[in-house]
Amino acid sequence: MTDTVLTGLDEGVLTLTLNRPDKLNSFTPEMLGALQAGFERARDDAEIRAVLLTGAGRGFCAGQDLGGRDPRNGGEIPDLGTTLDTYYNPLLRLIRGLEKPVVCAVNGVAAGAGANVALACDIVLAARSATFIQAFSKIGLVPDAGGSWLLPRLVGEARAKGLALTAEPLPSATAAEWGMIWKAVDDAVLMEEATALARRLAAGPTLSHGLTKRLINGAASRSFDEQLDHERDLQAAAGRSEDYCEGVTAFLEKRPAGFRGR
Ligand code: LHQ
Repeated sequence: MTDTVLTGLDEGVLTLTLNRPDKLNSFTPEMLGALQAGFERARDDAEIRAVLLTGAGRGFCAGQDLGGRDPRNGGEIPDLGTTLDTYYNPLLRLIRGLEKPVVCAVNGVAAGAGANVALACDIVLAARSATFIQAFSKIGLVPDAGGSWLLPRLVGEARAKGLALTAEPLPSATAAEWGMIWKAVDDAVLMEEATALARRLAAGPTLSHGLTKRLINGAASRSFDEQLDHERDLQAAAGRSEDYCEGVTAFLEKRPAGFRGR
């Protein structure tokens, strides 16, 4: 892993910090590879029980690094489909498929693929000064990084089309009002709140958190009947966990539960 993504592991939380602040953390292939490696580590290491994603400096992420794609340089036109297949889609699948909570602290502007990577996380907190921009239409592209799927589900078709077609910046407070993110918080307390939340989740029943994520991620593509069956199956699995046993015992003994994610 390189320093374009900083990593730290503390209290069961793997913190991944996008780190190209002079270019608003816009994604280079190297960075996307490092981010993917970070999420693979989170998937494979049982010590990691939650992930916190954020950005260094004044921005969260301005999407794809457009400097690396200067059309004035001539040469072959890059195939953006290959870029998505190679870098973005595996990353988005990792984030959504990770059976551990992913908290995103959006510390500043989140544009293009940067906005949609944030929205793919499970709980998004954003600084009050942050904005979300579906910047794609400004450069003749369509929403990617899962945005065309996530946005209409989060905010409805009318708002999704408005955001995607106008590329207008959406203030974080409005994003929270619309249900696009969990919360907008004062800039000064963003990292404190996001870290506390990630640590709280990491200390929780992370096996059931993972199953909850699986249930909600797949709900939109199942019927009500199918979802009831799925809830039954995953509740049966949760009910066999050590954490369920500990949770009920702790309740009856009137003490805090000590969950271990098993
Ligand atoms: C940047 C970038 C950037 C490089 C700011 N690249 N340097 C695309 C293609 C391929 C396949 C996969 O999918 C995609 C998906 C996408 O993500 S397409 C969307 C790409 N992103 C954009 O179109 C956003 C471009 N950036 C902006 O519109 C502005 O920078 C925003 C509105 C984000 C922030 O504006 P300001 O706060 O005014 O900052 P700034 O524009 O002055 O940027 C600061 C620096 O960061 C500046 O560099 P410099 O050396 O001049 O100080 C920018 O050039 C650089 N930067 N975004 N995407």
